[in-house]
Amino acid sequence: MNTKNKGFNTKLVHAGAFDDPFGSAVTPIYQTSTFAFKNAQHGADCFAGKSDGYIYTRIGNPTINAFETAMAELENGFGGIATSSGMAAVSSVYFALLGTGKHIICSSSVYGPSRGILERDFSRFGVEMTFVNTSKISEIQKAIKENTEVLYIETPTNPTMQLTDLVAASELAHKHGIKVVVDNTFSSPYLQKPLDLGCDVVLHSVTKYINGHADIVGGVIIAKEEEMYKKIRASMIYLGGNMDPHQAFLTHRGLKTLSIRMEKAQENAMKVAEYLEKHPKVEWILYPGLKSHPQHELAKKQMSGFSSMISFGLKGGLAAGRILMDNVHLALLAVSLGGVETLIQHPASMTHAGMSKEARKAADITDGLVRLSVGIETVEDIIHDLDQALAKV
Ligand code: LCS
Repeated sequence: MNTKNKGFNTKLVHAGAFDDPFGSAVTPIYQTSTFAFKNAQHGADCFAGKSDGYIYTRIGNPTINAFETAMAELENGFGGIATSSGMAAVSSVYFALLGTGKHIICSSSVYGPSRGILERDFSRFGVEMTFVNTSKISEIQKAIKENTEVLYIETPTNPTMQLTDLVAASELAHKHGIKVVVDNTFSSPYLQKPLDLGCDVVLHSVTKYINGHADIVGGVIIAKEEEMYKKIRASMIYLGGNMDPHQAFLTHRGLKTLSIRMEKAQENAMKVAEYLEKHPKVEWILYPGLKSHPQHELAKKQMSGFSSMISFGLKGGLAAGRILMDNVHLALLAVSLGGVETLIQHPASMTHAGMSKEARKAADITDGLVRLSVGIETVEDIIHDLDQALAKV
C-alpha cells in the first residue's frame, strides 16, 4: 500500500510493507546472508547499481528495508538506514561526516558513549570537538569554527532533559554550512520530527520507544536528502553495523504500536511527575510536561507531547537515591528506557559513568540525579511503588 499521503497511525501499521507472493499479512523474515542472481549479467548490474535486486544482507535485505522505509516515511526523510545498535547509528554518522581536521559541536549532556566515542576514539584521528549546552543558542554560536562540519544535538538530552530549539539551531548552523544531526530517541517521530524543523539527519536507538519491548538492541538513521542518505549508507556498509533481519522484524512489529504505547506512557509520566513534584523528599524534578521545566514552552512548541522520561533528585542526594532504587519492586533497577516497563537507574554510576566527573559536572549530570523511564503499567501501581520506597528514605 502506498502510505505516503496517509496519517501517522496508518503509516505506523502499513508503511514499508511490500506485496508478498503468498499474501503474508506481515513482512516475512528473510533470514539469509546472500541472494542468488538470475545470471552473471544480473549480478554485475546489481553491483553497478543498474538493476534493483538484493546482493548481500549487510548491503540490504527486504525485511530490513521494510523497516527502513517505514522509518523514513515517519520522519519525513529520503531514506532510512537500520543499524545493529543505536551506537552503530551514532558511529556510522560520525564516520560518514567527520575526518581529520574537522570539528563537531555536540550537546554536552548526551548518552555517555555518544560523547565518549568522540573523546576517546575520533580524537585519535584528529577530529576536533566542543561540548556545549546546545539549549543555549548563543553557546552554539560561540563554538562555531571555520572547520565545523557537524552540530550534534540530543533533545531532550539524556539524562538532563534539556531541550534545544531545533529551528533556531538549524538556521544558525546552515548559515555556516554546518550539518545538523539530531538524536530523536527520547521523543520518537510521534512527538517530534527534526527533519521538518530544518535538521539534516535524525537517528534513534530503536532499542527504546521505537521497538518498545526491551527485547532487541538496534538503531536507525534517516537522512533528509538523497546525497546525505547515500553517503551515510556507504559508511554504514563499510563499518558493518547493519541490522539483522530478525532484529528488523521484531523492531518493525514493535513500531506498529508506537503511538498507543507513547500515549499511555506519557499520560502515566505526567501523573508520576506531578506526584514526585509534590513529594517532600524530592528536591528537584525535570519533566518537560511540568510548568516548572525551564523549557516547558519550547517543549509545547516543538513536541506534540512530553514523552515519559523524568529526572529528579532527592533531598539527601545520592545516598537517598540509592535507598529509593534499592527499595522499588515494580520499577526495574535497569538501564535502557522507552519500553513498556518502568525502569529506574542512576546515570552518574551507570549510563554516564564513562564520563569524567568534571565533564558530568559541566553537563549538569549531578551525582544525586535519578532517572525514571515510565512504562505503561497501571499508574497507581507505579506511584504506589515509588511511594513505599520513598517512605524508606
Ligand atoms: N542515543 C540515546 C539517546 C540513548 O539513550 C542510547 C542508549 C543510545 C543512543 C545508544 O543506543 P544503543 O546502542 O544502546 O541502542 N541509551 C541507554 C540508556 O540510557 N541506558 O542504557 C542504554
